[in-house]
Amino acid sequence: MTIQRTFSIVKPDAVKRNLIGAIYNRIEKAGFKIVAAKMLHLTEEQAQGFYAEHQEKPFFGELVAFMTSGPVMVQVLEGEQAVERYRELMGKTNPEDAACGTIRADYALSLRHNSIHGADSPESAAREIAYFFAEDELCARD
Ligand code: RTP
Ligand code: MG
Repeated sequence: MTIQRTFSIVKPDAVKRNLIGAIYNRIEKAGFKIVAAKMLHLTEEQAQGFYAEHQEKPFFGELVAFMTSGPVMVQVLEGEQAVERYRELMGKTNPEDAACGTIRADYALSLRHNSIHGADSPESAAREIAYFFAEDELCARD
């Protein structure tokens, strides 16, 4: 059994539609434990740094504008194979391609306004957790 941590964001489109609770419910029902969480309104600099891997992409400017358009919830999740299992729970980036019952299939509005983020590898998860949380902000859960 490999207990792993992953990093998640409830994006501005979902916070605006009062979907924080619904999405947290999906996360908890799927067996993940939330070990840290906070609400933030990302600055342009924070969003650009967070999505630095996409800075050469044509959609980078629009992505940063979207991610700074309103508050987000950032959280650290713990669970077995958390990185991979949470990506499965989210569904594909484009809600039109996302499997039935996934968070994006049920709540995302479009390829860009797709309600949630999840780290795509254990290395990304470690970088993203450290980007938003100090080690002493993570709580031990049993
Ligand atoms: P994320 O990083 O947010 O969890 O999403 P992802 O891994 O499924 O997708 P990624 O390729 O990393 O894209 C990051 C976010 O950029 C927006 N996007 N817009 N063509 C477009 O306009 C486009 N493609 C991607 C989405 O918000 C996507 O989640
Ligand atoms: Mg990604």
